[in-house]
Amino acid sequence: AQDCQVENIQVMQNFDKTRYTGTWYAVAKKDPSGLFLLDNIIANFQVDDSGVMTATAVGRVIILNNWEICANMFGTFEDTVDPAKFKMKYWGAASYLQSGYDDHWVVHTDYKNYAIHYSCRQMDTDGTCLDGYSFVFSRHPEGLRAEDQQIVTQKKRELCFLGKYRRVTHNNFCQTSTESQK
Ligand code: DAO
Repeated sequence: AQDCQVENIQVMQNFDKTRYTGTWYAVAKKDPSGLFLLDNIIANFQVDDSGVMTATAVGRVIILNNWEICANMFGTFEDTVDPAKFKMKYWGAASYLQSGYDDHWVVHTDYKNYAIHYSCRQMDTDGTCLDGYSFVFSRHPEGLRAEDQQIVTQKKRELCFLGKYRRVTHNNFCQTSTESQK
């Protein structure tokens, strides 16, 4: 499946959101146009009593012209017919932060080490993605384990995003200025 058609993208089979809970460090990111989260991106997923997945996230952002801050973000995830495909409503703790409503697909994960996320914001007329973003998450802030790199590279290729990712730095920039992450 590598025809770059968004509708043909394979996502995680039998996705289990309970096993997905907890802390994920973004270690690589393919940016959308008008990127927002720069680095030090840490997401924490929860599943509430009614089974709804929610997340908090922090990340370094630049707002207005040159304000460098840590954004505290919130997301709630609406289930769809595919257990690995969600609609994510997201907003910031402060009104000047970005908010929106994006697809949030879990492409692959082993729950314990790595996860590959995908979101297409705008489809092209030919069914490929015109504007999308993707996170590679790791349970380990220092990055992916060597043994997980091959599957992640394969998934990047299937998303037609291979070569479009950048490394996401973690230097504790958002640890010192927020207490909200664990
Ligand atoms: O950084 O350019 C970008 C796009 C990402 C916007 C989404 C941020 C909100 C995330 C909330 C929860 C978690 C993953």
